[in-house]
Amino acid sequence: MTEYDKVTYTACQGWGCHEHCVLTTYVKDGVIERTERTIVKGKNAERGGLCQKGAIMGKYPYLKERLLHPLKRVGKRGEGKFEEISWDQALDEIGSKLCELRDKYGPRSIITNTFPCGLPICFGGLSLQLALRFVHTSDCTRLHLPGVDQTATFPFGIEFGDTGYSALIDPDIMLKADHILIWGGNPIGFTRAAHTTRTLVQAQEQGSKLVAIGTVFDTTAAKADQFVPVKPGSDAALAMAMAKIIIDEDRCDYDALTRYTVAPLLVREDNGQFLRAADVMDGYDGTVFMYFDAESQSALPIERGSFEIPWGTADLRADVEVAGIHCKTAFVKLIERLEPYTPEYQETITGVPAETCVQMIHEYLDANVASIFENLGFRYSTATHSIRAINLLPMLSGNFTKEGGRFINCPLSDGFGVSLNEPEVMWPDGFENVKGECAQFVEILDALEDPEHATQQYKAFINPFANPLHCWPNPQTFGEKFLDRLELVVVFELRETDTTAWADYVLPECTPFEREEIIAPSANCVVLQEPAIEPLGESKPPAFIWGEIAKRYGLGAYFDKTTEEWHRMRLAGQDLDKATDSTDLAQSGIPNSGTAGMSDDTAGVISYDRLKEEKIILITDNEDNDVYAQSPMQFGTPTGRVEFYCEALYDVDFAITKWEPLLVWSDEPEKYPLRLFPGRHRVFMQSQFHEFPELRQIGGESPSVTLNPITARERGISEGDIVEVFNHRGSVRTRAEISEAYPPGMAHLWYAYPKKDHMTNPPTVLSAALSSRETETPFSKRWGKVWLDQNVAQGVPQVLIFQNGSLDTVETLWEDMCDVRKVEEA
Ligand SMILES: Nc1nc2c(c(=O)[nH]1)N[C@H]1C(S)=C(S)[C@@H](COP(=O)(O)OP(=O)(O)OC[C@H]3O[C@@H](n4cnc5c(=O)[nH]c(N)nc54)[C@H](O)[C@@H]3O)O[C@H]1N2
Ligand SMILES: Nc1nc2c(c(=O)[nH]1)N[C@H]1C(S)=C(S)[C@@H](COP(=O)(O)OP(=O)(O)OC[C@H]3O[C@@H](n4cnc5c(=O)[nH]c(N)nc54)[C@H](O)[C@@H]3O)O[C@H]1N2
Ligand SMILES: [Mo]
Repeated sequence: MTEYDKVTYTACQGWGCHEHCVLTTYVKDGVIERTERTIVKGKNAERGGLCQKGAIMGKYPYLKERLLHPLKRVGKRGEGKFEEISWDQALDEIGSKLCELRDKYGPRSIITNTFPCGLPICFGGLSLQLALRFVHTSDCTRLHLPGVDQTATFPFGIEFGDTGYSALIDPDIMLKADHILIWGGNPIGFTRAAHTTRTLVQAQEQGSKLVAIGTVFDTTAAKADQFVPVKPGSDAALAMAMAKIIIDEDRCDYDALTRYTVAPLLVREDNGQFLRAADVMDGYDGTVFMYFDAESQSALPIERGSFEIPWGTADLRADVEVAGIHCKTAFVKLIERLEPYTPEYQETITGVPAETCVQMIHEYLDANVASIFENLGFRYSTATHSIRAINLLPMLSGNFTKEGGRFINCPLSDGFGVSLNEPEVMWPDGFENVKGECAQFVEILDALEDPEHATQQYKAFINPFANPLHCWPNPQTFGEKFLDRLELVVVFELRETDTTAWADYVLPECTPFEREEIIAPSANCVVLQEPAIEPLGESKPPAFIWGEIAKRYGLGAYFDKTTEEWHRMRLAGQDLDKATDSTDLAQSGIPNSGTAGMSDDTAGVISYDRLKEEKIILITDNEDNDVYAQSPMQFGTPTGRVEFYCEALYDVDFAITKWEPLLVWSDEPEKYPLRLFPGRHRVFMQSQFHEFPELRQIGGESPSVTLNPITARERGISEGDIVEVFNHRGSVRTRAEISEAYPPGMAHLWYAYPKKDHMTNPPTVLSAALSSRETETPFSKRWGKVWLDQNVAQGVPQVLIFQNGSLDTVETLWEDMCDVRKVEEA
């Protein structure tokens, strides 16, 4: 048996899949030999697995693309020409430039990116906490979350009063369902390759039926019992037709609807707002609503958060006048809204045969517990409408009150997370005193376009993680219209990327193998990540980089700690009874009441010294995070009920959801008839991991475009031909592949390969820029305010409201159109 010098625990670099794998790292002679999944005993141990990314990760620090020295730009921005300089020179020059810009244009002229998705430990890591500490003490601008990943999550804020609501659900819950709709995503063997895949497969082996609803025949479709292909962006029509059948066939769970949802509440016909008791009687405030009592044939008050309606007597179908005001119940409003959505009508939009729509909803209703595993594949401007439509199914059928019947929105971990003493790191002067302000990318672009009329000048960009040049659609915009107009661009990175090519200074960071971290949002445990090897080259941990920049910026006193000292702070007073959910805190700043209890055998306080000794500390399930354990269920909405009717969206005709055609380019179908799908890659992780030759052997050496045989034949294209994919934004030269996995009318490309791997351009040049004026809709401008207003009313500082729900724009990653022509025979 091999003797190892050292065995440590490390967060997987592919954390962006949100499976949150912890790796056991084996070191021999100062070099990483291999990694394997750490099986934490206790819950779910048998499902702990690993994918190819975790298995190969031990080679990450040694990649030839690895950055080992601070770099200063010598060529033009984007050219990627640099000279190596010393840390002192880099930090001094960055520090004095930041001071100069602050003195001339104010601290808000400096923008910090805090999008942590591709960072190990993500929202729970020290890297993000320090970036936020910098924002909150320097008073700089925080680049608002781009329109990624949250358009589908946001409806949970409107409808349930908590955007993180369903994410807290343990994936285990899926095992309780005998019917699972996997809607809009590709989790099995692809995007959630470890415990989520295993949980879904286990559910199937136990007899659950898995139904996949997607646009392409992906790995999830291949494994599912039934695959239902839909046209892109059409999901709302299908879901609304299914919802209509539940009502038409009288299969609603009326008790659940009356007790927990807005169904019985009266809505005013004159202004679309809920009827308040105060509208018709004296002595009430705005939190008392009205329902119609069938027995007494009168409208009666019901307080917010009260579930004590005598539901036998609430008339769900009331259409009445109350003190001269014409009112209908929200349920009646829903029935009216669903009127056009017959199975036949939805077929014209979705392409799903009417009888399949009927069969799907019947099977869903016949199951004891039916679950909807919603993913993030709704990357189109009307995604919010779709998710709200899909959410009608568990609401109407009552599945949402059953254990396992709730929609499961992309489980983010394997078990419950624990949060640490992050507030002290993130806002050292207290929650109320945080400085800084979130700015949307659109606002920044406008200001740079027309600086004379702008109220804020933007001059510097600090990018401490993320790879926006590669990952955010339309690099032309991010590079030329944003970065190139700034005076200073600083990027912290592990390796050369499309974004480092645009930086003035590139600061080399340690990989997770070379630094200490506390891994907490994971499988019911807290793990100490200890350095497995010495930092290679001159790479440094984030504590050093932020500390040195802050010192030169006059904020040294806030950043005078080593990594270990930060970690002692994060674990100080970690009486877990007081712990809150770190994801929520970091995202929105809204303190969450979740608690985490220590198991009996590990009772006590988690201190740094204890963690150093034990390395992994198990915690018990977090009861308060278990939404099913709450009785009655609580909803943080204005009515305290599940709101399929949202009065704040009445003025944009979205109080109740509906289907709408897609936004981008739907007016030019003849010119560019193919839907562009620049999708994520199975063996890579966003822009990461393409450096590994082993993974390229599994997943493809070079980029390509894949077309359905029909689409290819129409254009005289054969396998291997060199083709051009183009639209009004630009063109991409690449190799053609032919596959029936993609429907006719689609051009599928992988966006994981870096710019240098493409013959001309990466596929993202064909997409609308993320969070730009192009991706603004009347609806998005309204719903952004709904979430923002609700949070500001609760006293949350604006800089902490980092949710797509407070953005004016929508996600349109896969919404553009294009065409393909042959340029060279294979
Ligand atoms: N066309 C198209 N575009 C998309 C998508 C799509 O499906 N199609 N998907 C979208 C989605 S869902 C997402 S989440 C975004 C992802 O967008 P990004 O988060 O920008 O993508 P990543 O490639 O994960 O970038 C993370 C970067 O952080 C660096 N990094 C990792 N660890 C560390 C560290 O410890 N320190 C430092 N300093 N750097 C580190 C990595 O090297 C990498 O360059 O992309 C979006 N873009
Ligand atoms: N290997 C690997 N795993 C990853 C990543 C990676 O880059 N590589 N990225 C990670 C990240 S950051 C994220 S956010 C997750 C995302 O993971 P998922 O939530 O699974 O979502 P996507 O990969 O975005 O979804 C892809 C599927 O969406 C379906 N789809 C596309 N458009 C539509 C539509 O209009 N309607 C319906 N019903 N379905 C549609 C298609 O069938 C497609 O196969 O993956 C994570 N996991
Ligand atoms: Mo993502």
